Amino acid sequence: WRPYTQTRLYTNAFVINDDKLLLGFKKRGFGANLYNGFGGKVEPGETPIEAARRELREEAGIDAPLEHAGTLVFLTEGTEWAFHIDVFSARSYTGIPTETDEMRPEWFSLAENSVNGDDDRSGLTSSTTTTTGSLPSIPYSRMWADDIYWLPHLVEGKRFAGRADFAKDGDTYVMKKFWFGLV
Ligand code: 6OG
Repeated sequence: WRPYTQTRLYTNAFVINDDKLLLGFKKRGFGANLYNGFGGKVEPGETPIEAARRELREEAGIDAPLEHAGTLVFLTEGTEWAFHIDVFSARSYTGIPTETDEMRPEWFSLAENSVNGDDDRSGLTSSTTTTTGSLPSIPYSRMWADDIYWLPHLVEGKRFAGRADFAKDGDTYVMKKFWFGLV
């Protein structure tokens, strides 16, 4: 084996409002058809927090006082680089979440009694409902496989670090190993 000696910096930002979490349905590109926080590549000359704020504005149309919540490293078969993702969170925002070419923002309920967001109806119903009680819960089955481990801690305001190893099966990535810890 050879070590991964290159790093690609990415951001991922999650906005919480009361007991709701804003996710984006990724319409194209890497991770298409999955729900995720808003984010992308850190551009040359940018710090990760600057990139996170820019991506949130570009992909969701909002501004938020993002704070660093965690660091994730992804190793994938067949690449020479590791993905280093700085994860951010905020508990308020300004602006109106707006659909873009890349992402469709949708709110999910953090309440205990929320309806299961893992079924296929949620994408259809959530954009037409407005009250928290009827929002679906976080749709983990339609998110990257690692998210279910650390996202609950982000919601609780805890900081974390993690590493996931993915193998490629055709066009899809299968998670083979995952470690995370609170830091
Ligand atoms: P663009 O291609 O949109 O940036 N990302 C991941 N997020 C999670 N939760 N798990 C993963 O496991 C991920 N791999 C990549 C980082 C890609 C966006 O997707 C995130 C960026 O926010 C493999 O520019």
